[in-house]
Amino acid sequence: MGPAIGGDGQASARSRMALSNVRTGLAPDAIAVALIENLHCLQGKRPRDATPNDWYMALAYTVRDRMMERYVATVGSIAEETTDVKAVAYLSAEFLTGPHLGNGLISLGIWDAVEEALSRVGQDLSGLLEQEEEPGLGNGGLGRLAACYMDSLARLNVPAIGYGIRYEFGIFDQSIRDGWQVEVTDKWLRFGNPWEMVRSEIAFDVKFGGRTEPYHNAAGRYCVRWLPEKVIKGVAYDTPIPGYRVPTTNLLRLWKAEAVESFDFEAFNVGDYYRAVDEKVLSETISKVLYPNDEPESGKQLRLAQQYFFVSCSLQDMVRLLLMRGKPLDELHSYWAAQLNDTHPSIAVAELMRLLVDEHAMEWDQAWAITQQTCAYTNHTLLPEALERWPLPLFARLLPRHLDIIYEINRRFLDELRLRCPNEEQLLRRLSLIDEAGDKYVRMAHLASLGSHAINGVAVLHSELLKRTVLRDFHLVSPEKFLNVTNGVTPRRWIALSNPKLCTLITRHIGDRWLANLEDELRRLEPLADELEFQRDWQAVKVDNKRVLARLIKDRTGVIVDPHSLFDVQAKRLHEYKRQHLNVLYLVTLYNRLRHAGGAVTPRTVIFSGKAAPAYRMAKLIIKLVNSVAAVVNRDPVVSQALKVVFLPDFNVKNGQRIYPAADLSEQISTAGKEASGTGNMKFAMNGAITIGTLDGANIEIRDAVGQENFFLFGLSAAEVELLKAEGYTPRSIYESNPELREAIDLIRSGFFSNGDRELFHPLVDSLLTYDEYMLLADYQAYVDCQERVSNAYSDPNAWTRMSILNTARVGHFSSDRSIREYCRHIWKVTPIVSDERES
Ligand code: 26V
Repeated sequence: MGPAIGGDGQASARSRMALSNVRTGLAPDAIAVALIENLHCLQGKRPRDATPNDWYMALAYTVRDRMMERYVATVGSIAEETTDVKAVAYLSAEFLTGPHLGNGLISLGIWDAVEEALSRVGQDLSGLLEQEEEPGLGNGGLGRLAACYMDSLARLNVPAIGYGIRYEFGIFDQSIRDGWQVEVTDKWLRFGNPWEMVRSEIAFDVKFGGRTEPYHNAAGRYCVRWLPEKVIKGVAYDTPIPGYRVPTTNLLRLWKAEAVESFDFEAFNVGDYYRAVDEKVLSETISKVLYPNDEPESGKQLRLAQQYFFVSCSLQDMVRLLLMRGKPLDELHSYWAAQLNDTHPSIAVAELMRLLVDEHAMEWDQAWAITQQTCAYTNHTLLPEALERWPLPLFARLLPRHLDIIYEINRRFLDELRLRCPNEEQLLRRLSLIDEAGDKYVRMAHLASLGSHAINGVAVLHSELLKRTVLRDFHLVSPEKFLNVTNGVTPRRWIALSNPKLCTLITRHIGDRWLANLEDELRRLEPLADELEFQRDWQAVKVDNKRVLARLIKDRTGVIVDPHSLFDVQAKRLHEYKRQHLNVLYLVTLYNRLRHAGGAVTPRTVIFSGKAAPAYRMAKLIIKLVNSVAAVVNRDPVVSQALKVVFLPDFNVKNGQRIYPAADLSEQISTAGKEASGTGNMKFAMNGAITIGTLDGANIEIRDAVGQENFFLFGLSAAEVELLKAEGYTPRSIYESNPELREAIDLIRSGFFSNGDRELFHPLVDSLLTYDEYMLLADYQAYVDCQERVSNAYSDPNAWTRMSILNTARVGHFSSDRSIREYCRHIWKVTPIVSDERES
């Protein structure tokens, strides 16, 4: 400090230091002062007047402040000329992050300090964690996977931006009335969102509709201009994503739709003020609401508009950042890897072509090479009805220029193929980007596959089936593009945050490096599986977690459950292929057995949780059935001694954090070949639940990892399912030849669970007896027998606990850190920098 600064200067330096300490200090003192300051400056409250939400906000800003230094540095590495790193753009219509506060505390390593600081100001951390309204910007597995991947990207020090939509209303809240699902709007932004920073200066125009027009530019080059009918503005909202105990803090950049001020200027001037305001409202609907991703598409124009909206903003932003770094556009693929999370962002292929060719005057061939080298596509489902395709007229109306571009991509692709495979017109028709069999459609999975250099499935079986079924022809012509990256989940949220007691127990025995390196470290628990004392501690943690869940169940449903009973849990979206109703058939069978025979059994609490797509009638009927069976079972004085059935409403990230740690048994019972991967299966196993499951999705790999003796396997394999279908499957004959099954189905049919109403469950029973698309009856007996094995195993607590420990110890492979390392190495060609000694 120079001599010119006298006493005053020193004082201001001191106050600057104090200020920075308030903003960055990690000790309890600094945090406590920051809390009071934030309460004062941001909430305008004195401690004694503050509501729990005021305290939550003050704490959230206190934690966010402590992310900023790393955040600014990481963003700098993506935007500044001095760096040469390749960054990842994870394009996803969904990011189901769940609450940010607890995760932030864990990543920054300030949990204890914050607890201490809060106690000094008379507050309690667990209460404030409860205050956070979770951003439910996803439907289920696909959106949650994107969130886990953002966590791992940061943890591995890979600079990345998650690009998506800032939905004003996320996934609906589910409540149960009279046993039926009722959807309630998710007003998650109601009390403000302290984690996001609006970047009004980062905004892009997005065009819609209108027509295209050819012209020749000054150099005489043939060009096309797009004269849109409408323009909408996308504004960036950034949320920091801190990596676990590393310098990297990435960002989630979500786009909000706004009206373009200039667009209706004329309307303002001619006095049509209200029409202009109407336009504004219309523009904003683009980012209003999250759509279900598991409902058949019914040509929803707004959904295609959403997809194009976020993709266009994101690509424009990537180009802007590249140019800011002083890099030439023809090196885009050296500085950006764009991952398409399912086909929802697949319009990126055509949009990137449009930006390069129309807006930046690049030659077609070069633009195409860059597009292919930049993009990669992850497929998340094989269900044929799930493959996105847009009716051609709708597509032409909304995105006329993109349709031109898609036709041109297609023409070149098919011409080239014609040379490679002459006389294969059938093959060409099947590969075409346009489905012309009847009404015409744009096939989005084909666009994504063609425009990408890599195509991956999300579990070994899924990737194999992908090559043999929905993308068979693409595999035939470009086998080198295909690979598998099995999904993973972040142990920071799904063990450390959700199961702190287990976390402490593990750390006490194997040290604290496992959370950063699950694959190598967690297996050091294996030798402890046989130690009685460790088993006792393990059991104590599980029972504690079960008590917590039992309290939640009591609060939300009124049902009292016994924490010492076997907690048998199926928590996931409701879908026929996931077969929650197979679980119900078993429950009704068990109910019948208990009524008829009584006797000693292993007491069970069977817990269901999950949302049904609002228009999916059968899924909603299955919820009603679960609740109807639950009502009868729970009120039966004899049966309810041994069996309780609960439907816990509103399965979301927050509730998941209570459910996974409390489960003894994890139900993963989808029809083999239908569940692409599953990720709940991994969360349960990490928390020591044992799986009862089919050979489907990642179950297969989980079983290989934990050992077949520590997994309850039942049911047909994917190949057997196909064979049986081909031979002609007749569910009715199984019903007729299996007395217990018949009794269960007849009881449901008789109105026994529906106050005598024989019609209520008719559609369900009828579909099982006539088609049984998902082959419940074929797997029924194997499932019931397998559940018997489960009950027997649970009656030996030590043997069960040993299995439970081994499940946790052996599932390190399913950390999303491992998945992200694979994406980095095999698809993105970026080198993760790992902060500890493990080689990347
Ligand atoms: C889409 C549809 C659309 C038509 C009607 C039925 C239906 C059912 C499911 C879907 C799936 C949409 C994509 C999706 O969420 N896939 C999930 O992705 C997870 C992450 O990779 C994976 O673990 C799940 O197995 C997979 O279902």
